[in-house]
Amino acid sequence: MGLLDGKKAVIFGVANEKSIAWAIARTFREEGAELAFTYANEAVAKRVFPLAESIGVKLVLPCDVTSDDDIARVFAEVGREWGGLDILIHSVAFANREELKGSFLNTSRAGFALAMDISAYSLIAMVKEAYPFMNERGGSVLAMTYYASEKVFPNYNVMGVAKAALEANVRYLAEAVGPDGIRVNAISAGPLKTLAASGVGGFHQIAGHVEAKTPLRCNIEQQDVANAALFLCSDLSRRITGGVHFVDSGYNIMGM
Ligand code: NAD
Ligand code: 0WE
Repeated sequence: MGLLDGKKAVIFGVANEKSIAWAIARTFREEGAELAFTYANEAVAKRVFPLAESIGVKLVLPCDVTSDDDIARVFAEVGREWGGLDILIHSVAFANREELKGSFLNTSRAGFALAMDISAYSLIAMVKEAYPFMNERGGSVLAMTYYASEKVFPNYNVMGVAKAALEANVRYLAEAVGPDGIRVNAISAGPLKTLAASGVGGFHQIAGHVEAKTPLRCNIEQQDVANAALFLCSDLSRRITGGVHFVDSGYNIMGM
């Protein structure tokens, strides 16, 4: 008996074996879910197809989340193959590298728009297309965010603003689809050394700071996020919606 037996989940954001989305995928599979993956481009496809195959995921579809057509095609295909959908995982973010260093004052109009489009608006576009196919009992949408949405973190810059918008999207979407029994939540994860974090100068320092200062005195692992995702996408959390749930060893409660 798995916690997700009979449930069908679409997962956006597997790039490699370190991706948060990959830990979620493995965990959901172990708990009995059927999965579909999407990938951003051909460079990512090379890594995603073998990972998908290794856990028996047959539906693997291209989707650049800046494209309404791509997103519509994903859910049309999923609807055709499965007839319905229970879980949607949004584990996607992007800002131009030059926006993620130096002064926030240098944020460009185009850089702001791109970060917002990929990292925040895309959740609305996905839920809009997924929603007609989502089963009313136990439908769950989950996005990934970071505490730099609430407090200023050096260099996170425009991504902090995009994560603030993403978290507001979670609340507004939760209200919009709640009457149909669909829930929308976010996990605010502590820093993890994934592909998206590898370009970040001083990541080692950030991890060291967390280890020294968090209540639990340790960094998190991808599996910690996957475990919380399992709860938030299973019927165990059936009355929990619109929230941002920290998986950060308690970092967010600290003042000094
Ligand atoms: P990752 O690099 O493995 O995942 C990011 C994904 O975004 C990749 O699969 C990439 O292909 C995808 N993506 C980027 N642009 C896209 C586009 N235009 N269309 C479709 N997909 C696109 O890194 P990750 O750390 O697993 O990131 C997943 C999520 O977790 C992100 O939302 C990130 O902000 C969030 N998060 C990460 C951390 C961390 O420290 N790593 C902490 C908190 C939250
Ligand atoms: O959300 C993230 C990753 C966001 C991200 C990272 C990159 C690096 C490579 C978005 N876009 C890009 N674009 C690139 O070209 N995290 C929470 C990880 C992260 O990113 C940071 C961090 C941490 C932690 C950026 C600056 C400072 C700290």
